Amino acid sequence: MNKKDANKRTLLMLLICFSFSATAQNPIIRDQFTADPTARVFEGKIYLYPSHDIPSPVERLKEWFCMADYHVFSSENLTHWQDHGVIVSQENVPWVAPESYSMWAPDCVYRDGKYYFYFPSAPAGENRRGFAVGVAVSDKPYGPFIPEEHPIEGIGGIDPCVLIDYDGQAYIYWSGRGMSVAKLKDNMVELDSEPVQIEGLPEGFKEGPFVFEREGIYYYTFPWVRDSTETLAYATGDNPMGPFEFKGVIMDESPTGCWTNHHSIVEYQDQWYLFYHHNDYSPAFDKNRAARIDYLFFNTDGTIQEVTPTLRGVGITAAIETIHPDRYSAISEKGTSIAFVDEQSPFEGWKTLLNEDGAWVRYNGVDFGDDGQQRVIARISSASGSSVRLQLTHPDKRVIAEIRVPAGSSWQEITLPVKNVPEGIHDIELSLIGGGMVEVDWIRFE
Ligand code: FUB
Repeated sequence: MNKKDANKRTLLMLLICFSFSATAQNPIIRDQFTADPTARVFEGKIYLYPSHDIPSPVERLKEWFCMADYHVFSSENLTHWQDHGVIVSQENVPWVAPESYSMWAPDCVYRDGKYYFYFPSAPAGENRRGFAVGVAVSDKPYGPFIPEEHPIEGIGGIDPCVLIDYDGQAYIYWSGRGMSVAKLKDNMVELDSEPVQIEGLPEGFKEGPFVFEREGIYYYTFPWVRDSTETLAYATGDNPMGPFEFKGVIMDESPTGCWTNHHSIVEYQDQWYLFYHHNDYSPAFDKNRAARIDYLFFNTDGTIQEVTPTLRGVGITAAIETIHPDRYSAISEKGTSIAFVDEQSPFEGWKTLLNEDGAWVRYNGVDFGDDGQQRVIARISSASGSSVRLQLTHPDKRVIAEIRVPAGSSWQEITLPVKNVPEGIHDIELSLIGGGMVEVDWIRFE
């Protein structure tokens, strides 16, 4: 390896080590629950402002949403996320009832040198009911944010979203008692018009508005219960205040029955992304959710192509990082399943089970760089003793290694030499050879 390559590799390793959560793949934040993900591009990075679900410490919310604070995360490549810590909590907002645990879906926008963080919560005070929306202001996208003394006068509701139009006029959207919009004053913390209802939306429960503009079209997007749980849907118009024309569904109901979905849509480095949530780490309780990302594409007429949720998510995974095939891009119908590594500790992630001769799992977008990888390390286990083939996928199906896994009941880290390792970005496949049963946690190259 020459000096330039060695430096490049060191830099990549540093990038990996100093990131606080693991690589891409869904869910994207892997050490805490993150719901209602609002993504924004600030200072050339993606900033993520989600709600922070927690298992409730108070009896009355054991079966409900429970959120005490907000973290902010950032990423340059959508695969490594830095947690900047808590930016606002129910204890440090003067108007919020301190033990309400109601810090629901937020948004953040930039204007004239300041970052404005909008969040709903339960106001303190006798006879105060429902939700209000407040603002906290910062010089930086990651804080510190200073909360305003009072919530915004005139808003009763949740899920604020702010759009600043080309002419500088800011609009705030929210849900609760219908779907509303009002103009914001230049100071960004007061309404500048009476709230009005959004026109042109379909019947059925709606919340979580996210509004953006693309090529002269205003997209009013929202979670919508068409049948029994929330889809993500959208309407378009030529004015930020509507009326809008309903266009259809961006993401269908979850087949697993997670009741809520909540999203944001953002363009970053010439690609559009859908951020949304699912209860990946909490399959039995859908109020503990996890943020995900998938690619989003527009048709030439400006309509949005429906997004199928994936486990693979977005981005490229470096071959020298741990690659988790349980976040697959494709999987054989027979002889495969995915399970938690430890059901009692969901944040440890998942494993792939292959239990039929020829069963396979594929993972796309692995970057082998140009270093010439020498070895593969697999965290793997097999009660029966089995062999796994590691190869590229069509059209270059070259075999890189065959991993013989001795019978045993615990995880083993098996290291073996690889051959024919390619350069650049490729899709890889793991398949079971000759039957038996194998569990794969991760593989990586070095
Ligand atoms: O996270 C609490 C609530 O669940 C949000 O405000 C809604 O949009 C739904 O996602």
